[in-house]
Amino acid sequence: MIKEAGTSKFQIELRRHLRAQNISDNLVHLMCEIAEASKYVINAVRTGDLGVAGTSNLYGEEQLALDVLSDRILRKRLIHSGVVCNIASEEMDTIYECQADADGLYSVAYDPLDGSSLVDVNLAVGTIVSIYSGCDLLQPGRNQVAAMYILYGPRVSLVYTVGDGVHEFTMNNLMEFTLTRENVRMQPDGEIYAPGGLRKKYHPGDEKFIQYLEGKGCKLRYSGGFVPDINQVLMKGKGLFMYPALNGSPNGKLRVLFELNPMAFIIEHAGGSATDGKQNILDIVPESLDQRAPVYIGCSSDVKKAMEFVNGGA
Ligand code: AFP
Repeated sequence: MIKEAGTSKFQIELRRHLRAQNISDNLVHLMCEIAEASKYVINAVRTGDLGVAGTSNLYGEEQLALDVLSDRILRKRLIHSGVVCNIASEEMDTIYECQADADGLYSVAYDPLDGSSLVDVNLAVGTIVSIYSGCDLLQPGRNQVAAMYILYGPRVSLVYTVGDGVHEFTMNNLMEFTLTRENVRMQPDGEIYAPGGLRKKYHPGDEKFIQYLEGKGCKLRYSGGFVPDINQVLMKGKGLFMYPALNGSPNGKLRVLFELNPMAFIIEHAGGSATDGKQNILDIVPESLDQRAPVYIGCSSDVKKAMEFVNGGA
């Protein structure tokens, strides 16, 4: 935690906060480069073309012009950072190799504009980033050295962890990210829930789990954007997001590398947890870039309860 006489925590800028962590200069540089890239992404979100790009991503989903542009912004910045060996993006089919493995280099998996289909109705969207040391991107999320997301809402905020607390920064009038919450912590028990997927396709255990949450008085809070929905669960400190296995989609919808690992790393370091119903999300050993998994993520006792319902024990 930063302690400096005469300095309000609200004046602490991202780079200074990162430098006070026990991480390499290269990682500080990399995370600041991603924060810089997000300033161009928010500009694209605010003023860019809302149409389709005429291409599809590795999931066969139609790409929007904004997906493609945001991806180019991030990738260019990562390449120019000089500290990245491999890059994987939800919008690219294969790994982009920048340079050979060498000491002090990192690999990055990211979703440049999660929830892009919500921009045309002016709802919040975000960028999600996962960082590993070395070249291997197909490793369990527990091995991440850093995870971060940038939320483009009424305000632009950036949340990161390097494994020692979860910290929130907000973009000010000068487009600098300054500290707004340090060491964000979650309660064990939730009061809101955000359930993704068509309810008529839910398995019986998930249906019963929803009834349990409603029975204990949880309020429904779902926007359809993973970043704002997770941000709400994290910042309120009392909630759960789920996107379960569905009839016809046994692995749900969300992607292990680009969405689940970074968010699970952040939520776990804030005192919450994340499971696919059987194992901790961070223990999944991914076999491919496009791997998906069901997810229950948020307050730890709600996540534990979800596992009981999913496995027929409740
Ligand atoms: P898009 O990027 O296609 O808009 O999908 C967003 C997302 O991956 C994630 O942000 C949401 O949590 C989830 O999909 C919402 O899915 P449903 O529309 O099925 O609820």
